[in-house]
Amino acid sequence: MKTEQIESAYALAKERYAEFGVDTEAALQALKTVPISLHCWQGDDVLGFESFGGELTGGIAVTGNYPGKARTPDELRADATKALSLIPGTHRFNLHAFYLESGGKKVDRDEICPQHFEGWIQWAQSLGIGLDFNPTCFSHDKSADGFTLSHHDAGIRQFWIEHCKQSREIGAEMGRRLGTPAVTNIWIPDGMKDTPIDYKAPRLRLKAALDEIFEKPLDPAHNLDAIEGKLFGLGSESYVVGSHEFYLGYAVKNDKLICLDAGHYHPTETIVDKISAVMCSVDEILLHVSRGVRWDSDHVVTLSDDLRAIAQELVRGDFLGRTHIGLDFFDASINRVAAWVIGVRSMIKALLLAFLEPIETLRERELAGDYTYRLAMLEELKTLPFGAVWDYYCLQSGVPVASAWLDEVRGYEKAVLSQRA
Ligand code: RNT
Ligand code: ZN
Repeated sequence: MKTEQIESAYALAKERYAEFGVDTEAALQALKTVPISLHCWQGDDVLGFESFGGELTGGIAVTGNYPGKARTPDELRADATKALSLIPGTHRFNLHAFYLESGGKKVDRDEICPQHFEGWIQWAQSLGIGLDFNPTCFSHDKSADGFTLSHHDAGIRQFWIEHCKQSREIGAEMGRRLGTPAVTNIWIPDGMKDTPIDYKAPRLRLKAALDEIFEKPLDPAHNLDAIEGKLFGLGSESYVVGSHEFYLGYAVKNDKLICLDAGHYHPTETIVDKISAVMCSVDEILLHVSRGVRWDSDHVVTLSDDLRAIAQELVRGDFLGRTHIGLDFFDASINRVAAWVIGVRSMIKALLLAFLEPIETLRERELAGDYTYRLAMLEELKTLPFGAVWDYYCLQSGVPVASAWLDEVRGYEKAVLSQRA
């Protein structure tokens, strides 16, 4: 598409939106301020770079064997840099602890330090982006029986507590160096395949472990603690120690961020309705935007009704200032750089659509009981020329417009990814 075409299509779209009382310029300004945290683990199928690295465990799974996954931190950084260059706006990068750089030495999870993430911090500095962090409580000998922070063995429990404490220190160092707080999110796989006799004891142990992990106060300007529950995993179908209720209660009582992962509830349940509910009692939330298909399958995020509803709720409820948006999916059946680009661009499109709603008018008419107007208008809004505004935003941001980004990914695949054996 030619620049003039994009601009004239935008000029027409701007008028159309103005008829609905929507200011497209204001929408684009607002959109620029919302960072999305790209999850590192889409780039290498959640394998990490430990010298003693093994297979992915913890009840999560990656399927597919598309060639070209990143095998080293340098490769992952190069791939992520490529993806970021194709996405409008300034975003963040979300690391798991086992993406450390230990120079080939065995550094176990309880020994990780900020120095092992120096390469990542310098890379983030060079791009002017923030980092987020996660302890990795899976894919390890000491998580092999399905328990970590809630383990009945005090030694194993302590090992994971140390890992999480170190992770917070790393998050704080990232936040201090980069001038933007890292959200350090704890997710553990602990649970049982079959119905337990004792639901209670592991939860009491988890609570005590969290108390110990969070004992040391850290400056919220550097590190923010989040906790993520879920409904079930592979092998933990009947019982998950860190359920949503468990963590919600803990977060409210202890002033932590609650992480809502879109794939972690019953299939007909959505996180949309939970946002305003939890925001009544917690200050900030972390989202793991994902796409479950039939189960918590972590498909690449697309511009689905679910995604649009999440973005609408964040914008309509004025929650963006209290929400950290992260993505969480892993698909090894397609080009992994493309997976990132598709997911993040979809998230941004959903936010743009939400910013392009005449929210005040809709709210007023709803309050007046005019539900006919509400339904009619929501349907009309769907066919406004949103694509022209999106294309213009990409043009303005200096990233490829429409599907031109895919040519770039194909070029990168040919030059770089296909060289990886
Ligand atoms: C697992 C959680 C968790 C992980 C990542 C890798 O069900 O969603 O967030 O996906 O930490
Ligand atoms: Zn998640």
